[in-house]
Amino acid sequence: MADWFALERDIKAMLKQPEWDDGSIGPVLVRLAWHASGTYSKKDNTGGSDGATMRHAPESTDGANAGLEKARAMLEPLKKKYPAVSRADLWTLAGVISIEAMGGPRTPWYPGRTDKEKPKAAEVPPNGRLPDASQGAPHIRDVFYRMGFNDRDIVALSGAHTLGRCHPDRSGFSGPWTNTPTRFSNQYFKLLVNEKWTKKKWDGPEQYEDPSGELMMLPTDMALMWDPKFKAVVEEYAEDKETFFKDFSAAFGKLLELGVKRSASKL
Ligand code: CCH
Repeated sequence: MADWFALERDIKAMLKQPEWDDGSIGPVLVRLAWHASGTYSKKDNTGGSDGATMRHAPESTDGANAGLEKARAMLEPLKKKYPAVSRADLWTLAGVISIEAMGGPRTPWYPGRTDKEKPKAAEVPPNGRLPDASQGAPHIRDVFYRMGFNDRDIVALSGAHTLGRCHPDRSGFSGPWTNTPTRFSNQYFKLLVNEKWTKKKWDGPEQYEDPSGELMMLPTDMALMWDPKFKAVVEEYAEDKETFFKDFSAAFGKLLELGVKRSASKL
């Protein structure tokens, strides 16, 4: 039996890293948990976090996962310290602990994922299943409906962009969404509603900036304001942090469970 409490403490203890971005590796660990899980397709029950398949081609080569090799490498010492814990459990738990440690809600999380060391080709999801930030509402719906989410879940999950930043060498986009990128809150929704967002004039991909030029939104973030159904939920979360926290934790918990096959005997 793994000592889950000790593992949680060890994850929490490694989050603060002054040299990393805004001083915490929490945001990139949240992204790792999301990208490991967000490849799921309910149509054929493929993809998802089980198997920790992001270590294997073609998933490891998906441009959407650029930079996440660093997050995976940072968790390797904990894999060595807790050999009974699968990487698939470690990656998803690290996302959960990061959100809580940065002031967010606790997400329901269950162990029991196993790692695929030599997966068959059909066991590694193809590239292109994660959302493309340069697109709009129809694309976002295609991708998240494929996982089994609804419009309200989509907006709740997108609130994770209150954390972290875009890196030109990873995605091509640049900058943080909020002034508090290591603090989980509903700030992302407040900014979407209250700031004036204009297209950034630069050589990079289309993105939006606030009047200070310091904060950014992706086209997919703006799509949540341009689509009336999404916008109503954005406005609700901007006003009501408690409801956002409750909905986020439910949707994030569901995301991390997608496609997970566990037998009771393994728990
Ligand atoms: Fe995201 N995200 N995300 N995102 N994301 C990026 C960074 C983070 C999209 C695109 C991008 C979710 C949904 C979407 C985080 C969590 C979530 C980046 C910059 C792009 C591009 C990557 C870079 O350059 O490092 C798109 C498109 C969608 C949906 O349409 C969801 C859902 C979640 C989690 C629940 C977090 C956290 C980051 C910051 C990572 C960091 O390194 O700081």
